Amino acid sequence: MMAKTLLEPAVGDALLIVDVQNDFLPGGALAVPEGDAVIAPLNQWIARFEAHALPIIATRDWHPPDHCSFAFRGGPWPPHCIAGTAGAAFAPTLALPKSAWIVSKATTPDQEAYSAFAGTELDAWLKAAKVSRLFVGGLATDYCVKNTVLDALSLGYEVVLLLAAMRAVDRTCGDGERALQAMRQAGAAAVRG
Ligand code: VGL
Ligand code: ZN
Repeated sequence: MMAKTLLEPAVGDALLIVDVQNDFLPGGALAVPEGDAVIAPLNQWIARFEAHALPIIATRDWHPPDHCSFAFRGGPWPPHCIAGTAGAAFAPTLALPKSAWIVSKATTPDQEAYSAFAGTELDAWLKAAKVSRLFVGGLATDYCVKNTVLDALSLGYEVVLLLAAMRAVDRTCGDGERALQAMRQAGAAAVRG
């Protein structure tokens, strides 16, 4: 068998697309700078994974209207990604296949969850599908991508960061770079594309 490469997905790999939702794109309620730049590279990865019939998972921030992360409840963020609203919908130009598996997170009023593994079936689903390596892109590098990747690594998955396909909020200058360092320090590999 050929060694696994970082550029060509193979059996055991899954694509994990984090929170590419309208509210995180330019003009959205919690716009990530250049958030829309992740879409073109992600669509290329989607095509590669589809060509090999490999699993594609899309996570979404899916908050109730009174979520604890919202400023009026004392949280750090403006209201965003309220379940069922246009802002919570996936970016219309993201070419998600019908077969993509959708993971909703932070769905209850009093719990924040930046990691797609927190309070979801993601780990069980990946194990059932015999996935051992995750190619990860999406938004935002310094919040949901970072927390999802660190959890994935502690759960024993290999991770490949899709650098062109992620962007940071950068609330504090350098947050995105520090998040990348933390993920690589914890064992994540990375590709430019
Ligand atoms: C996120 C801030 C608040 C994210 C979600 O998806 O990275 N960031 N909620
Ligand atoms: Zn959120």
